[in-house]
Amino acid sequence: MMSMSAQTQYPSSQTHQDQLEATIALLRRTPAVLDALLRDLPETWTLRNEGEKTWSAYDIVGHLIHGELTDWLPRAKMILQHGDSKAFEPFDRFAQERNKGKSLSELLDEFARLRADGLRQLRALNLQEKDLERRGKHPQLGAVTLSQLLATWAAHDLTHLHQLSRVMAYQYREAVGPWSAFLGVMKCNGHGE
Ligand code: NI
Repeated sequence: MMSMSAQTQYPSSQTHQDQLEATIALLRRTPAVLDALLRDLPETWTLRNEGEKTWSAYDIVGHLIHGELTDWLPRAKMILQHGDSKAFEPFDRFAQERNKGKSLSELLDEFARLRADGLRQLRALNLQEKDLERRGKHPQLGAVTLSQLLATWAAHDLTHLHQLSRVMAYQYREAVGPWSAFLGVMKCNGHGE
């Protein structure tokens, strides 16, 4: 059980830099989480999706790779360089199609390598409070701060871990028989993709 102080700490006295430390701690962990869950797992779990135009575990890892290459750090650097004078490039949510032909093990390795590189670069930026408050321009959302972008990087990992759990559970929707009625994950519409 959590102590009262642990429950009441956030977010009252947190600086953007404190939050960045928490963000990095989460971001560092995601490749290992995916690796532990997915590597060498039967394809029932890793290659099946929820129907036409939906994603499998394999697709989700591919999508996370694309984010490392084109979304998070490139956008952070754009905010630092251009502020809100230039909008980000729109993110291609279906770019993972281009990974076909690679094995899931290769994708897990690639994601781990890209994430480690990205976090080294993020550390090297040595971001200060005033940097984290800088604004950029999102093509749909408008004004966003660097702090919000970096928090979203971590929350985006969690959104796809959530999705991953749902996609995997879907493969057992019949296997569990009547118990599906008690399994919230079988009824979750919380993530659109
Ligand atoms: Ni996403």
